[in-house]
Amino acid sequence: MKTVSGGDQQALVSRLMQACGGGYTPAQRRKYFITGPQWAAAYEGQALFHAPTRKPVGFEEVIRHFEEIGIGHWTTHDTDVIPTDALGTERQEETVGAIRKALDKHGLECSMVTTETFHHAVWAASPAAEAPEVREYAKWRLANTVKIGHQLGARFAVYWPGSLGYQVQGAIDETQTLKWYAEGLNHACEADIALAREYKRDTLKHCMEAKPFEPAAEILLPTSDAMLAFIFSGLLKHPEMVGLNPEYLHELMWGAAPRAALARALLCGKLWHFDINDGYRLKHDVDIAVGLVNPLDWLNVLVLLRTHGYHGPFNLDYKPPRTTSNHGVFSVSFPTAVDRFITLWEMAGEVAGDPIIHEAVAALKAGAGANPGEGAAALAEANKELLTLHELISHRIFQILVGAHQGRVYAV
Ligand code: GCO
Ligand code: MN
Ligand code: MN
Repeated sequence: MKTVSGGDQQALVSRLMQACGGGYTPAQRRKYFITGPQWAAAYEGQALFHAPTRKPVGFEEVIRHFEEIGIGHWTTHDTDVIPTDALGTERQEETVGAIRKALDKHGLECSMVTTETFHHAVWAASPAAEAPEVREYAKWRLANTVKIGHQLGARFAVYWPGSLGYQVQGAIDETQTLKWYAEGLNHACEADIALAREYKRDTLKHCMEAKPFEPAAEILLPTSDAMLAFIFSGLLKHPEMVGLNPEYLHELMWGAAPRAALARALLCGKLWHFDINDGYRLKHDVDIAVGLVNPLDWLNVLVLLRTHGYHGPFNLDYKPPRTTSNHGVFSVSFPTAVDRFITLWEMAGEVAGDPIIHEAVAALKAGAGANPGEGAAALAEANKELLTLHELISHRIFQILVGAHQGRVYAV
């Protein structure tokens, strides 16, 4: 193949994207509650050992591209759009006004707002630091984000306490730090109650997001399960206002079965928001786009959510790889992530309605009709042929994933 010079490269990528086929239209994509984070679209490819590879992108551009793609909802941290030193000033009001305009112009809604409590030097000792003035500032920041949320029409606020922990052991008292963290959340909920009245809106759904490690070396609320315990610990004044925003990869990072972690959140009535992405088990937070690593596991996750009536947002919290260009972020990365999600969601519907799986599950639930009093050995013997259905069901889900049941012809 001959060299592909600058001007021809985008054309090549577009042609091959077209050739891939299988894309949904923007109108079809908008039917799903898919939300696009400002920070994901604007991520420049930087990391601890990595210089940025892409140019900065502002909210106007992101919102415009989301409209073109068919992503109907936008999410943001406070400082993704307002510099830290402009928070609470006239500049904040101007920016919020400009965001509203851009959202209206492009037919998008802001669904979620979140506070940056991990990056700035002020959070070196976390938002629940020993110094009371830092904790007061954190409370103000959380309430300010809730206010921005109401102004932009958001329904969710997310809290990712990635700096709530320590680098060196013994320096902080974990119980005290967690109590202080609860005070911050309590303040956000109380501020929300007052703001909801003022803006004549419902209060937001406050969703906690766990990540087992990074950026603090040890994290005090590392998993969704730890957060459920925290929500029900008695420390929160409004536990009914606080739920979860699990992130798929964050559960894999500690070795969990994401589907089981989500099931536990569902059982508690706390699965309110979901960050969708992919990555590798027991590794760091690579935030790869949904379905590129674990499509079968993802299909199973979505079967669980479809069959248990999850109606919350699917937030594309991933990082386009640093090998993708600024143009590629919106022409390849986001549209393909959305389309893989929709494909998997529709396949999950196929799994949920599949007659073979239905019959197999019904047979398993019917059991063999043996008498429980016959003893363990007899019960095991009575059910043993039925239990082969577990593997059959798993194979059937694989068939649906790869489309092998749809008349595919093989060479051998
Ligand atoms: C991560 C985190 C963040 C949070 C975001 C919202 O992967 O590092 O998930 O992206 O989702 O900060 O609070
Ligand atoms: Mn996340
Ligand atoms: Mn992540």
